[in-house]
Amino acid sequence: LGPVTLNAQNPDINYDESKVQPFAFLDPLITYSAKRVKTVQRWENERRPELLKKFASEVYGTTPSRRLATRYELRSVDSSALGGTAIRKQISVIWTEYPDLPSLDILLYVPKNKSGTGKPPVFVGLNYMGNHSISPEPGIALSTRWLPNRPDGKVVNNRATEAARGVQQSRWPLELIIAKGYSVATAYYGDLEPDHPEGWKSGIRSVLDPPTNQKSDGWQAIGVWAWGMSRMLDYLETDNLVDAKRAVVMGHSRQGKAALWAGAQDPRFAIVIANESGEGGAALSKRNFGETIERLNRSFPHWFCPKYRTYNNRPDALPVDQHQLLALIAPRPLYVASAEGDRWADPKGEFISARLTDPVYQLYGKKGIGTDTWPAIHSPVGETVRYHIRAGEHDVKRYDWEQFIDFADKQFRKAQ
Ligand code: GTR
Repeated sequence: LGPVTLNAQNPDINYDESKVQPFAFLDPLITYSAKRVKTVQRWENERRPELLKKFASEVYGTTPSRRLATRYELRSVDSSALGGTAIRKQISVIWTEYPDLPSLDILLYVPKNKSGTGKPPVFVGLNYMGNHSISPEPGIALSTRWLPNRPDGKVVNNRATEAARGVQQSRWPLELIIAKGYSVATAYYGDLEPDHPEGWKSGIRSVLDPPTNQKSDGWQAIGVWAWGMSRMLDYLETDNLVDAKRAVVMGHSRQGKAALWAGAQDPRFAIVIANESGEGGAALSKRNFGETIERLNRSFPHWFCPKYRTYNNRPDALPVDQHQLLALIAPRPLYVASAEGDRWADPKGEFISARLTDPVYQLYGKKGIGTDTWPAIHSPVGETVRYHIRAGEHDVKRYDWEQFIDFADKQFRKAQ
């Protein structure tokens, strides 16, 4: 997704490392009142909350605190999915106070052959094109929601056709994930808010915090999707087939931005993974390489809070930078992944950002990235914070999943 080549021709976008301007690294461990944080306690009681608040007021908007009443409706169970290796469930989260609001339709795959003991851990992530797009299995309900049209004719008049089944299966290597003993829960992000500037009218924001409120920290789409990931976790906590205490939130690109914001706000996510999340995700905002805040806000005026727009063309004035968002995930394991061909997302800026979280992880006695050297292609680095850059374009590949699963394996083993 994303008009990458189009944007790449644009003169206001810098792709030249020698033209990167010097910029300030905001210290995650110095408070806004200029005090140095030296203890976990200080970090957790003072610094972390003030950063969280700043990200809400300046970048993503403030998440509404009101809880929507829900009912979980089990739509289907297939106990011999994926050639008999998995159980497949479809569950609708119904917002009971608002019967007209689209439900959040969760598709859950659980491995039948459990490796090890106990319930399997679960990857949680939103998909871009409907649950039917992640696998060609005919039992998956074809989404009836608004979807972006596709030039290949598989989505017509903003509705999926039967031909749209499995169109994004390469991004969700279910056989691999299941064989490794992990469950996967996914839902279409457009169930929460269709991804266009008017999308909020048929989404959660219409009832929880419509933009007509005109607040500078108004809730926007990235915040909604992040919130949705937590609502999926609410459901998973009630499902005996999975271990919701070992939930790994994973998102790609705009969903990588949302996954980071979800992980920062919701400590129930045990591991956070941001794949090629770029500007407004893992990449440093103050480093002028690839996408800028201005371009982000211009292309997607519905993603970030109104206040964020005031930093268009002056990222230096922003009182936060994205490594501080990553640091909010400490001490939980974090994976930041880039792709060589995805310069729009500033792979190096994603690496430096991950590296800059090290002092916060150190407070907890954990080793993060541990090196200043941006690694070569396909050479992951780091312990509790891990990073890789893979060959190829902006996408989610099997290689990425292999690393994420390996990482989760190690982290969960350590935690036992
Ligand atoms: C691009 C956008 C990126 C990223 C990407 C995607 O157009 O500029 O920040 O979010 O879309 O989600 O694929």
